[in-house]
Amino acid sequence: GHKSAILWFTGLSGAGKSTVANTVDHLMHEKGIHTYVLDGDNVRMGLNKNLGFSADDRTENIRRIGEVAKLFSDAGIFVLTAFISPYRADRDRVREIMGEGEFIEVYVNASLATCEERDPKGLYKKARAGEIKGFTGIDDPYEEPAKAEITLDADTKSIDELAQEVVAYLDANGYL
Ligand code: GGZ
Repeated sequence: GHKSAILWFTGLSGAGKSTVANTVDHLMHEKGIHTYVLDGDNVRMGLNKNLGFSADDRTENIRRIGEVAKLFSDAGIFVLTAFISPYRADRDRVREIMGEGEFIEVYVNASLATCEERDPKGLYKKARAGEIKGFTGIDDPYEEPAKAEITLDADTKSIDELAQEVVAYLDANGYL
């Protein structure tokens, strides 16, 4: 058997959080582990559709996601979350509601330059043009993790390499 936990992916918009999380999700599924991915598509469209991107709303977004992730984890499901979660205190609060070893912070470390060059949705361009205010990395802060269990170099490595690094961590630490 395995122990359930939260894999908490954090990083800038466009860093690759969702893509890596979904790749890890598939790899874990192949190993017979019951997993679930929480991301903007299934949370910001539903449970959190009343929240925007002010500091208070981001904090509330992360608080609710942490509580939902804990419920999944209590039910024995291994949760992967993919949100910018830009504020260290908010991430640490989720860490605190989880038991020892049940919160695995994964810093998807891509430089702003990389994310801005990728700009898959054209949001950085809009933020630079002043059409979006308070965009993370442009005119809103991203606080890098101080103690992430896993830091991924998303500037130079492929999605598959990054996903394998996460799986290797899980394997080495008794989660698989
Ligand atoms: C950051 C924003 C913003 C602002 C809309 N700042 O590339 P995306 O589109 O899919 O990822 C971003 C997503 C971030 O939502 P999160 O719930 O992960 O954010 S947080 O953890 O900070 O609550 C981006 C889009 O929403 N988006 N406006 N101002 N990202």
